[in-house]
Amino acid sequence: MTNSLTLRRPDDWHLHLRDGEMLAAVAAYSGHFGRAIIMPNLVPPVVTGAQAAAYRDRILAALPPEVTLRPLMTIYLTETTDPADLIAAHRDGIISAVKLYPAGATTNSASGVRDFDKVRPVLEAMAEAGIPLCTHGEVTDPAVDIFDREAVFIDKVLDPIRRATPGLRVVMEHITTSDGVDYVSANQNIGATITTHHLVINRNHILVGGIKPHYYCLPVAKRESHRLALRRAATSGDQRFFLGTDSAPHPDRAKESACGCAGCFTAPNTMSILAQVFEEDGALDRLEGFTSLNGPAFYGLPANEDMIRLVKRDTPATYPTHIPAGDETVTVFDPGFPLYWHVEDPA
Ligand code: OTD
Ligand code: ZN
Ligand code: ZN
Repeated sequence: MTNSLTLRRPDDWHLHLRDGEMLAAVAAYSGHFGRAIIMPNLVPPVVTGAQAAAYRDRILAALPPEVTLRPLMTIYLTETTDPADLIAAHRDGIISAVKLYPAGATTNSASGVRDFDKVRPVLEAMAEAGIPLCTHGEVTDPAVDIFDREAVFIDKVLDPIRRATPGLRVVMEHITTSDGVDYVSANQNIGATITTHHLVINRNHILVGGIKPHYYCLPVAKRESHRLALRRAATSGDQRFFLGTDSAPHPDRAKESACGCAGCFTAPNTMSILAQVFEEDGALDRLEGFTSLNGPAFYGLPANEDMIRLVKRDTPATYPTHIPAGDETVTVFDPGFPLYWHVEDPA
């Protein structure tokens, strides 16, 4: 039985670090990661190269000196984004990708795109310059059932965009359905991030035995057959699938409410959970591909040079159930099973 594993240092290809007191509270919890793609859905959102550079500097200032995490910045695409600003920010190494939110799809997405024709020139410029487009893949049409919004996005938005803009490299962020897995598996120039929590929970976890606000996130977890499809994709070794935790902290007050907001805070225990998941599926030898190799390959970057070590012990690794953030607390994602894999960093 394998009880220790040395991996290239993992990266997180989809992370929310927030700003201000919340940033200060959560940033160090992503410290095992080498790099992280930082989501731009602040209030107001990060919409220019200058704002991305300023946000990167605030993140670097919030990280303790021993943490070497490198933030890879993104710009939030709006209907008035200036292609020249994007291209310059990418050329100068300020941004690594651009994020597309359909307007209203998730937390702080009101400035997102309503009319996809309006962003066509920007997408063409991105394809030309090799800038990846990260997509929140859900339609927001109130007539579409929330559990169908990813599948409809693929047909109505994603596939038309990709056909109209050949050569555009797209990441389907946080896929939650077998439809997402199938679409990515059948195409080129596309990758997908998969979160830790969507490998662990299905919609019963949110709704059976009382509403569990800390399992509510967007896209919402789907039925069990979809979770199993995500597990197969993550553990398959297919290079198109890689880790993006979508760790998205909110104050408990905002989640435990009559209108609780979406997001799971998985940064602290993600690697322990993933080791357990991959072990259960007999795929520990593929964990490094998912967390440390496939993402850099998609983004055209080298894998991290240094290593971390995971060790399976008889006693579970312990993580805080809550962390303080200013006057608030944030609940850490509870996978519902003990975590025997401990992270040793440095290896
Ligand atoms: N999903 N929460 C948030 C973002 C993500 O769609 C996402 O990327 C958030 O709070 O920023 C969430 O549930
Ligand atoms: Zn999203
Ligand atoms: Zn996200």
